[in-house]
Amino acid sequence: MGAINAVANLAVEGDIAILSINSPPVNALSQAVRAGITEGMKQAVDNAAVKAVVLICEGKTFIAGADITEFGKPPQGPSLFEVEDSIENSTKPVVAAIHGTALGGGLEVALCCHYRVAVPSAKCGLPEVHLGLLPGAGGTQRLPRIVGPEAALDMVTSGKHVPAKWAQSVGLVDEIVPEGELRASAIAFAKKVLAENRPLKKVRDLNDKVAAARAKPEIFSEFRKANARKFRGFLAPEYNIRCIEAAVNQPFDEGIKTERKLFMELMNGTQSAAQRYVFFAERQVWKIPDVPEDTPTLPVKKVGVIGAGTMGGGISMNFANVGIPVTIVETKQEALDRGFKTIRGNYERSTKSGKLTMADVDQRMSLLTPSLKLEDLADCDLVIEAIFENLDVKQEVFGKLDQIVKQGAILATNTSALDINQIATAVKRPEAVIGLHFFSPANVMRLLEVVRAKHTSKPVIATSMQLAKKIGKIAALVGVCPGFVGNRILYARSVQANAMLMEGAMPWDIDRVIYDFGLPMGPFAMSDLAGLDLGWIKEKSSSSTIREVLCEQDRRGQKTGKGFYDYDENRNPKPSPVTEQIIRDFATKSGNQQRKISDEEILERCVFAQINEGAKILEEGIAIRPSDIDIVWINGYGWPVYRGGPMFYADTVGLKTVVAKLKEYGPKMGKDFTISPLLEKMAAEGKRFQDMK
Ligand code: 3H9
Repeated sequence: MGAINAVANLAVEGDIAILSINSPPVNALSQAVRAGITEGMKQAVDNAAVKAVVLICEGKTFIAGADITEFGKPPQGPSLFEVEDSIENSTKPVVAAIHGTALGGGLEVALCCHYRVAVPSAKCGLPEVHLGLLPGAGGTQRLPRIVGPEAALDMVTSGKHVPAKWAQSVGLVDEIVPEGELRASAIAFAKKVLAENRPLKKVRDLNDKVAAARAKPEIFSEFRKANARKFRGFLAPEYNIRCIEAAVNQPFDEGIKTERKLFMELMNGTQSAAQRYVFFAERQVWKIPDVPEDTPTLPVKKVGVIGAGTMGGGISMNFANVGIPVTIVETKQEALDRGFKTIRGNYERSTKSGKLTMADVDQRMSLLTPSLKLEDLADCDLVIEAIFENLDVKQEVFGKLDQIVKQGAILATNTSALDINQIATAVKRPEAVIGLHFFSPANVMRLLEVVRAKHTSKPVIATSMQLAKKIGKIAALVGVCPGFVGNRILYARSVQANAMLMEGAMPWDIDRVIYDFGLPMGPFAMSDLAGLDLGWIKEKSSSSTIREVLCEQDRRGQKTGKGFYDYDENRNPKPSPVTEQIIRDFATKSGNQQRKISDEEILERCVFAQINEGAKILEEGIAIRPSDIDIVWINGYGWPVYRGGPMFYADTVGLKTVVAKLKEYGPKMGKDFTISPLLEKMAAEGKRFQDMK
């Protein structure tokens, strides 16, 4: 007894063996953990003094799943199936003692234990779907045998973590034990099992719930139908559904074979590779090479927001949501009133879906203070300016803030277009100035571009990143350049999209290709949604772009019922003959020969131009790493996760192909288009973005 290996320990107390795993950070099922469990189980079973086993974990969580870092590498025994067999086939009862999260392979191991106890704060889940996978160690066959196929479908396709209390209500957990007393309670539970001579319960032998579902095949067709939109483009949800279907219709061992086959298909496919890459990218994005984790941060207890418009209001809600008071400053009372009304309206909408109660709404509103005076921001720890995009006005505001706001505070701008270094010249403390570029609607969108200006201090960066996490955003640190990372890449795409209109493609052709690729909408549908008149001034309109002509004809997007598309009363778009004629006239006037453009060309010119811009962004040091660019595009623009972001997608296509195609399109890409030297070099050397250090 004692240490089994570096990560597993077997202790015996009376007639109970305690097999404990200690493999930070999350006790994932690495080779060492798998070996530790199988060997520990063998020793416990071989030891005549032992009558039952408790499987428990040290640290912050029970086993959080297979070790994702081992995926794609040559497998090393023992396999997860051997681990499970050593538990399920044990002649002595095994009790899983769960705290933190029992996820994926971790829950699958727990499902092979004969009993499960958990503390109230524990959660269980099969989140493999988020990695483009399915639970591949029996989870899809055992879970529905306990919770029933309907709940299992929901769990495996959403990846949700269910609370211990619910788990107990369906028999997934046998007993809830007091917080902080897991070890002693699990031992006591094991003793009870022995004293009561309870059987070696095997989940695989349960059949009632799956048998009952055999008479209801519509469970699956209805589930597919109800979720078709949500699952669009993703392989993993459908594969998970097929596994639950197999659990219902096949004997256990056959079901396991189906699960194995489908798991391997997903594991070897591009989608899962992309989704696993994104899993690590989301964790990597917080790491800033020259701003180490121990960089001092500034306490942010009070925030000021300048501007109560759509952006300012949305930004303020983020802070109120986590209990940080916000003073919102406007120049006019009516703008302030309007802004507060909108915020309240947004919160009240959340009461309809049950996310908030009216008491929550009142509590959050009470954290927001309206003001007409910048002086009221004097004691704020962070001030975010969210007024219209005009450099002179912003500089004036920053100049005033410099006089008013206490030293040590962060002065942030939400600009999406202006040069933050220029804004910073208006203050005597440029080290305090940073960009916090929220995406609209700011209370909903997960992305935050944190923009580091020339003089921004490290504590200001560290604080901004920490705060972003606190308000539930995913933040990417980027540098100053027109459009930063996200909009700069968007612009590169829109240049191609607009050029192709002149060459013969219609907005709906381009939008369809982008939508089918997996984005929520194409560039023209997006423009219609945002409003074509953004930045358009009627008096200055010169009919020199398609957009201008559309605005002049009051085709200003969804809000006017027509833009690039015609909209019905439910805002469903229809290709517009008027727009088509405008485009054709424009093309003729500018001497463009219209031709049929293939879907392939549309996709390649749009997406490869984005990749090329991403490479330039890396070259210039505007983004820290390729995966940060991918995080921006996934979370800010709805790039499909299963394609891993534009830079990961470039790797899947092959950089050589990307460069060759860009060269083939040549002058069509536009007179200002140049291929990124970095992209060209990497292609020539056969490199991939994901290997870039
Ligand atoms: C699976 O189980 C397949 C099986 O069905 C079948 C196999 C045959 N492996 O998220 P955090 C790292 S698939 C390796 O910041 P938190 C993570 O990268 C798996 N590493 O902490 C990070 O490293 P670093 C199914 C992992 O407290 C560190 O741990 N399971 C794994 O916010 C801390 O992570 C899942 O999908 C892993 N499985 O959240 C669960 N998990 O510090 C995935 C984490 O170097 N994990 N790391 O950046 C999670 O959801 C969260 O990590 C968890 C903790 C909720 C556990």
